[in-house]
Amino acid sequence: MPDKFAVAQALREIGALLELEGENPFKIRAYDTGARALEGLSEDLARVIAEGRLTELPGIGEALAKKIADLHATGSTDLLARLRARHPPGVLELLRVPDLGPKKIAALHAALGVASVAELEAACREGRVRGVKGFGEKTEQRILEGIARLHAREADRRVLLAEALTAAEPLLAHLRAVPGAEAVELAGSARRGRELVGDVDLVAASRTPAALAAALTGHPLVAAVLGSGDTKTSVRLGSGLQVDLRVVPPEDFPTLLHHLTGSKAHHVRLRGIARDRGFTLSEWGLFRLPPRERGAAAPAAEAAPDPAAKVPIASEAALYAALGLAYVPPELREDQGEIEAALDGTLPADLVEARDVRGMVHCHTTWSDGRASVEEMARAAEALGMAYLTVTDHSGSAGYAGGLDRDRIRRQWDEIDGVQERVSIRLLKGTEADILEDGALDWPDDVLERLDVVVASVHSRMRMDEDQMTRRLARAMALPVFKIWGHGLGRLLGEREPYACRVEEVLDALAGAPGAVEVNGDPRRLDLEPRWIRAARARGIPLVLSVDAHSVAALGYLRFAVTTARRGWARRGEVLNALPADAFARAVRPVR
Ligand code: DGT
Ligand code: CA
Ligand code: CA
Ligand code: ZN
Repeated sequence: MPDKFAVAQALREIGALLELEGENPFKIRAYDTGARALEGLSEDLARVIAEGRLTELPGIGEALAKKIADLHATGSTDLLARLRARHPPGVLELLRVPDLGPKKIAALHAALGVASVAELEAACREGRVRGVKGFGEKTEQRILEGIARLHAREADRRVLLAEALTAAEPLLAHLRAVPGAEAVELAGSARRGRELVGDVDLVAASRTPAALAAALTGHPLVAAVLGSGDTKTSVRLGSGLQVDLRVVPPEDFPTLLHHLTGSKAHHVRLRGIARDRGFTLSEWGLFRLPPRERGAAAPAAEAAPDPAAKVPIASEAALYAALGLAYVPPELREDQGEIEAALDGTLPADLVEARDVRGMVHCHTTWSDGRASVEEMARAAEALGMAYLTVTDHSGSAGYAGGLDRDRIRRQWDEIDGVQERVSIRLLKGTEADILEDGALDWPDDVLERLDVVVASVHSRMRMDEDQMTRRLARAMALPVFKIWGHGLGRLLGEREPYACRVEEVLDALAGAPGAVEVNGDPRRLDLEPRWIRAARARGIPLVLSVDAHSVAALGYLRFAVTTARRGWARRGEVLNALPADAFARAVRPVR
């Protein structure tokens, strides 16, 4: 009989197939919500079904309960069977190939009977795809490249930071509530805010580690226990994500948290510094070296050094201080110059924090492709304590996204004026303008003049060659209008590579004209990426931390923008939306 994870997977399949058919997003989300409710179920699913209590779960109504019962009893349900019959077999697997859409998949299935990625790969290699109507040699090559990327992605199964945190947070809360748990923290790449995460690392302080191990292995999200010992437990969640937990006595917690936060490259440098100063640093903590061993090779990492030589360390900050370094926040621990800066006292102490941000920038509404109205977005941002919100719906060229023309944007302004009378948050009238192929923006000057804020982004013709894309972006950035360069290189993590482009040339153009760079907080984008944020800052280009929100929930993306900006060493004073409303509005006014 399928377990709760198998039933949840079937619900997700239904949702994905409905999405493919263009079904309404609310309906699709109901299946995801149901799947999540099942994955988090702490009771036996068979019992909940038998007692008719499925509808007591969050988001599960009568109709969904019936389908869950069918899936549990038989492995299928009418709707799933109908959906599967309407689509070529393997369509969902094939959709994971970058740039392969439902139409192409249907054509390939009809012509070649292709029903899986492996079959498609073979067909491409044998040169059969180029013979299908509408496909050519170039497309065939592109599909092969997409398959290679898909394989690479699956080989190291990395997940978006947001997914890792969504999984980690209930586990952290659960573990923190275990009696005897004195501290439980996230470590690893997720704590460093990396955009993609291999697994989740948790560290706990307790004198009764078995209770924590049991709490983790018994958590409803856990699908399999990979290993469980005295101090180390590894599990796999229903989603496939691995979670490692290490438990140590409270006195060892700070150094283990530090060790497991990484990165490896950062640690290699720290160990060298420790040795130079007569210490050895390892996962066991910081130890004084006996005089004769100073300068000698490090002892084997597996061996715990002499406990008598251990230096008590009360916090991560104390560890850095013991080594003569300023405290390095986790987001900076990548050996990208932070060690040198921490040694010579030039590490910025005023990195931007979530609480510094006062305005939600880059928000879409139902006027284009957002799901919430202007008023809903305004009230939600207000409830989050924001002082202002920029309404930046798409412009006319973005026809696919319901972009506004001159007539509709005027009507939108009327609506914004109306909402402004009912809310206390300040609303700014903006646009997410398209950067056209020649680098122009797709609004005439008389509209730009009336706007409060312009985000300028590329949404079409993304595959230009490097010269063309560089020229296009540099032209746009050099325009005399104040523009915020939106989701700079257009990457979609795991799906679409950044544009081919000489980024420094574009930043040079922006540095010589009015404008700012967006740090896009959508967890699939996180664009520009940290190294380019640093390159922008080095040129004195200000930053905007944006949410690129298409729903109320997406206002929560702000935290990812903040983390990404910190990874780019962004300081509070460099962030325009850390300014109060009036100052922000003055700073970003497109035409002055
Ligand atoms: P991930 O999981 O691939 O996204 O990246 P991390 O950084 O979370 O790496 P993970 O989970 O393998 O290990 C967590 C931390 O433990 C890592 O950031 C540093 C530390 N660590 C793991 N293996 C080693 C190692 O061989 N040497 C050193 N110095 N540290 C290690
Ligand atoms: Ca990890
Ligand atoms: Ca790990
Ligand atoms: Zn956009």
